[in-house]
Amino acid sequence: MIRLKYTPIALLGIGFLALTNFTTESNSLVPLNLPSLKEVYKDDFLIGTALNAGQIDEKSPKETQLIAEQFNAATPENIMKAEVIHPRWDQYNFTYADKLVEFGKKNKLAINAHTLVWHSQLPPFVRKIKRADSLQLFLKEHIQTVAGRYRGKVQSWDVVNEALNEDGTLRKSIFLNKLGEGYLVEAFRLAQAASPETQLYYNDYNNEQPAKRAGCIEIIKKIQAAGVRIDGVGIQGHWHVGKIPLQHIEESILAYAALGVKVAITELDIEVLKRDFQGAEVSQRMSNEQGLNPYTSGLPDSLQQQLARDYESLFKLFVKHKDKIARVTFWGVHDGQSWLNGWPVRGRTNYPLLFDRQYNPKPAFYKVIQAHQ
Ligand code: 9MR
Repeated sequence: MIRLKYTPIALLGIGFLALTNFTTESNSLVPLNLPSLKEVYKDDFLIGTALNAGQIDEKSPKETQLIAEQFNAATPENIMKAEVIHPRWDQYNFTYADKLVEFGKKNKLAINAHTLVWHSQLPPFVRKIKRADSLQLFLKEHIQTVAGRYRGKVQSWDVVNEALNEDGTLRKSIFLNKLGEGYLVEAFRLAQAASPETQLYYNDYNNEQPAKRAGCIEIIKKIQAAGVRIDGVGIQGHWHVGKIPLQHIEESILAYAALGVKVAITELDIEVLKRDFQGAEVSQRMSNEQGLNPYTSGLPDSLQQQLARDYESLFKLFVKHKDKIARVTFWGVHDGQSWLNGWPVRGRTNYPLLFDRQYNPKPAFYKVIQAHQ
């Protein structure tokens, strides 16, 4: 005989709960009915995005859904930089980095951690360090602690970020000035020891340009010659509409791959506003003259189409070299989030990404989808 486990009243209650649950869940789970970047490129390379603190906090359900549907990799835009994660000698703040790891697990995103050694966004106590042995100690403890904590939890680390000048010489950063060029090999050695399974990258902007590329090749060779592991090079990919250096990018992919390392495009965006220089040197600024913010109420169609064509050419090139490319990461989910709204001129309305401020796909999104043939 079948015994009823629940009374009709209880069943009614369960039914009601299921219904409310379904309704709330379904609001956030209705698929956006878009082709998915990560699906389309799944056999080629990972498709990543930079995430800011609000996104890690899941402030907007629609944005979280877009992230989960479109991307399979994520880089923290700021929250793993030394300034945030290591504010004082003996104090670390792992709150957001831990949250990011959880967010990644939940949404099946490989985490590409950024960044262990960078002259910018350093906490004030590091800038005050006078003695070489103190800076050496900071470097060691920072890498051991931070990379060690996320061992097995992140797929890759940008171990060193932006150590080069445009002419390929080493940037006179606090690290070079106090420790000499040996700090580069040392950083990779420490990262390898602290997080042996993690892929280790050198990351820079404009390192597709011949002179800087040559400097980058020197760095890779030095690390390799010291018997230390370097798995890849990040070409950040902060480019300008109508001026994508496709030939230099292709030459660089080939040159880096020839050294036995993978290439990742780590911070892709395409600037559509006027700027007097290329790259992403955060200390460079332009004054806020009239006429520098012309598209506050929308991007003209001609530029929208040019942006789409530029993205299409880039992705065709990436597909051509998919065996050498590990990942392509956009520097943000949508235009409203982009750092380019605030740099090199504050308060501009920029349009560098594939999704607009309402999270809707732009023509460039569809071109990227189509570029995969
Ligand atoms: O996108 C980041 C922005 O929010 C920060 O204000 C800025 C501060 O330096 O850093 C931006 O990210 C940079 C990245 O970490 C390294 N390459 C250049 C990126 C754009 O400046």
